[in-house]
Amino acid sequence: MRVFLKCAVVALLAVLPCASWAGESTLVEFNLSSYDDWYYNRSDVELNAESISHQRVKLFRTSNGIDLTLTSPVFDCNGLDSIAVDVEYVVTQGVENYAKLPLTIMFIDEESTVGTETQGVEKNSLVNQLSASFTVAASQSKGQIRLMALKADTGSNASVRSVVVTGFSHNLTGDVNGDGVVDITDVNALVNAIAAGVSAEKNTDVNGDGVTDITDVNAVINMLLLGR
Ligand SMILES: [Ca+2]
Ligand SMILES: [Ca+2]
Repeated sequence: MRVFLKCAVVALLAVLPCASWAGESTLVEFNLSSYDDWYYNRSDVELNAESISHQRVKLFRTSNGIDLTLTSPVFDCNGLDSIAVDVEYVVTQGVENYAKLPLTIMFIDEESTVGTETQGVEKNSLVNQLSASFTVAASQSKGQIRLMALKADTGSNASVRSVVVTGFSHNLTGDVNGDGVVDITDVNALVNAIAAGVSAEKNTDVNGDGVTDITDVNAVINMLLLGR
């Protein structure tokens, strides 16, 4: 049995030389072609290709004290360890005090703020590439990102052009050897585990049926062939 499996792995090495699955996926995006379900709390500006391309998704505090915010759709946090938020934040030329326009990136769940980071802007860069990362608690199943510029006033030219929210998971299904990536080395590790008589440990019972056997090898191979 072990010899047969080893031969199968050798054959797979030729088929799957580079296939791998890292625990990283895009959760939500905001840009010219992807802004559905994002919420902008400025009643006189709709989110559309024109408003985004003209950089009018502006963040500032209104004269009656309301902070304009841009909020992402709700995304699934199940199984994630952390998220990263990458933002293109545009400061229009002519603003005298760039220091007034830092961007605050908030990670929220359905009931409260989970984390907040405030990012400064580069005075000499009109398009600032800002990023923040947040830990995801095991109990958190849903999340949202909210952007605001707390110190900006109505004369400020601070606007958001694009946002990418990426989720990271280090506890991957199929990551038998625990190196954070699912690849052909996990097939090999699984074959060795089966040969050694491992019964049903969490990382070897890939399909969750309570035993570790050839069907788990098939499950990992399918992940590599088809993506998750
Ligand atoms: Ca692995
Ligand atoms: Ca199994």
